[in-house]
Amino acid sequence: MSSVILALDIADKRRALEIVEETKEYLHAVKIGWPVVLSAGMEIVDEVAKITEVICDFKVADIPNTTRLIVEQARRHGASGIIVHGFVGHDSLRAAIDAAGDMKVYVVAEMSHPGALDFMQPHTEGIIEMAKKEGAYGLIAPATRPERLRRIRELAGSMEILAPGVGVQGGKAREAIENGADYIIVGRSIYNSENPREAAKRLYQETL
Ligand code: OMP
Repeated sequence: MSSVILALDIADKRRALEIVEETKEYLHAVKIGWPVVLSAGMEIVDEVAKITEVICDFKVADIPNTTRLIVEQARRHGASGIIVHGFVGHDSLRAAIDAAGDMKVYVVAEMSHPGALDFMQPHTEGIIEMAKKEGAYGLIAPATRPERLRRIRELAGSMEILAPGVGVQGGKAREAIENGADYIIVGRSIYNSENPREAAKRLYQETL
């Protein structure tokens, strides 16, 4: 069982699919977001979903009705999970969970980049409380701040934690797992590596 989720932030569809094929043995899932969907179309989700689990990273942040419409598209194309923002509030999250069906809904609790301290971090605990109350499946929490990851783990109860920020952003794979992440999300350190398969394998081994 791998703890590695590949962030497939590659605009070139052919290369994106190649990298999934090269690395799939060491992955838990592939996260697909705007860079690849905007260039390759939503069909990339269907194609990757035939190979491995897909989490749609649309960081949905809208009114309940628009949220529902977006979540339904991810579901229609075979995603098994979707990432939504929590700051929009309980009704939008409720709409996401209701529209998700079997799909797992992940709520961004705190982002991994420095700017997350400006507005987001002061609200992390409230977002987690809401996510728990509404029955979200999991949270996104920063591998770049192990002490925050540990705190978020304490508050998260049984919710799953996905931690981005390993590698280029400065987070460490092993440290993220030790501080409560169930899975790490890694993009550039895998797909920009000279040998993506070896890079994925190293991260896989590091998190065993
Ligand atoms: P790398 O920095 O290249 O490993 O990519 C990290 C991936 O995780 C990108 O797809 C980001 O959009 C995503 N991400 C973050 O980096 N930080 C966050 O706080 C949240 C996410 C996310 O939701 O996946």
